[in-house]
Amino acid sequence: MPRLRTRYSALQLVRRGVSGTGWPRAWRSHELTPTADVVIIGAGVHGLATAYYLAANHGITDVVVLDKGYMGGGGSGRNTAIIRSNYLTPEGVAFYDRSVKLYEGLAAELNFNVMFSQRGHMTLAHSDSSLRTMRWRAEVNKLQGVDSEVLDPAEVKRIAPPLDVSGDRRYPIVGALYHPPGGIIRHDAVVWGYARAADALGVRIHQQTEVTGIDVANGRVTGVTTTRGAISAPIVVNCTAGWSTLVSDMAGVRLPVSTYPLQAAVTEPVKPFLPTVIVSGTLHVYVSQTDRGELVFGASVDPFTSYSTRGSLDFVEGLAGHVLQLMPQLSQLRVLRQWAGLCDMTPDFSPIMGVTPVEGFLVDVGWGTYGFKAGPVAGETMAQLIATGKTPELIAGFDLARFADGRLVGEKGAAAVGH
Ligand code: PYC
Repeated sequence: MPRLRTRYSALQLVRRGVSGTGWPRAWRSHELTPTADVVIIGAGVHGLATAYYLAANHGITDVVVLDKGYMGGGGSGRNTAIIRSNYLTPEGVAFYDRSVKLYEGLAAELNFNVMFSQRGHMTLAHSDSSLRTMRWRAEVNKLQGVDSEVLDPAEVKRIAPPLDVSGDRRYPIVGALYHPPGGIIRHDAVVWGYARAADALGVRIHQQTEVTGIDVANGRVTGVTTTRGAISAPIVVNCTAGWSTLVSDMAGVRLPVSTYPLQAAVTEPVKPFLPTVIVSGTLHVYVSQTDRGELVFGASVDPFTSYSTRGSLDFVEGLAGHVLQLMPQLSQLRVLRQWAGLCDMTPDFSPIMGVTPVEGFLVDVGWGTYGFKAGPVAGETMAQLIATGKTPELIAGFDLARFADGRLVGEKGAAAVGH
């Protein structure tokens, strides 16, 4: 696999850092070409990773990535950057475990610091029934070689000292599912790293280029129409989130997906005090502390379908109430910013990946609240499918046909919070 060899001397870095000039462009701008071997719709982590692995693993470089907005401006830039593989189904665990492995080697592979911090991921149990689900998840995880274990309250306290495990609370902590390889990452860096590496291998990335039509003839995709012209191509891949149904509709492919906003918020920075990612499904909240010291919070999806990416007062009020149940010591902390991303929910909370009834039109969609953490493995497997024409075993269970055949992969129980 080719590695990006760009290296700078310390002197070059200091000179460029101080002057702010002389930095080479990380990716180029292009005129739209009338043909391509592969057109990928969506320049988020999924689309860019697919393009990168097509070029790096399979030598397919006549690849175009299109985005109606800017690179990483959708779900890839709006998530809470949590990486983990402690899922509930064997299909989910194997798939996300491969993603964690790819994330572990990503900085070296892309020669770009993605700041992956494997600080552990802890899902709290506040009742016997949630503890039972965690035991189930831990066993499924261990059977696949994924490091997960159930902790008692004393062990929770040892790993996450800010939590009150005294039992003297409205939502007592009766245990937790602990997953040491989980953690957080710098999500923008992942997007930029893939973009830079794909560009260096010949991939053409077009931002501000909206797909307005997908051309299909005799049951086969033949190309796309965009706001900047048409591209004919034998393979078109839908790697969008939020608009996945609208894009697939253009090819005449209906998807069982409903779109909900998922809100998040970040506080002012404080000294490091939270060593691990904390999730409470009962309280509908997850929180981690960034390397800059901010606390990043998220919750459940909004209770209605919408394409809104704005934050709401209702959300922050609910969030504050739930966070303070967990850590009352945060009551003076100020929220600096809030936002929302769009989550494409499927009936079984697993993605839809692979071929569709339209030959050459492929999908990598329906990620719900799990999309960012799947970026590398989704890119690797979609690239393999495109290059070989064979669906990799790792994604065979996520095919679109499963909804008609009744082969669902129920992954709701592994959600960070309830939906
Ligand atoms: O599944 O880990 C998760 C997650 C975090 C935020 C949204 N989903």
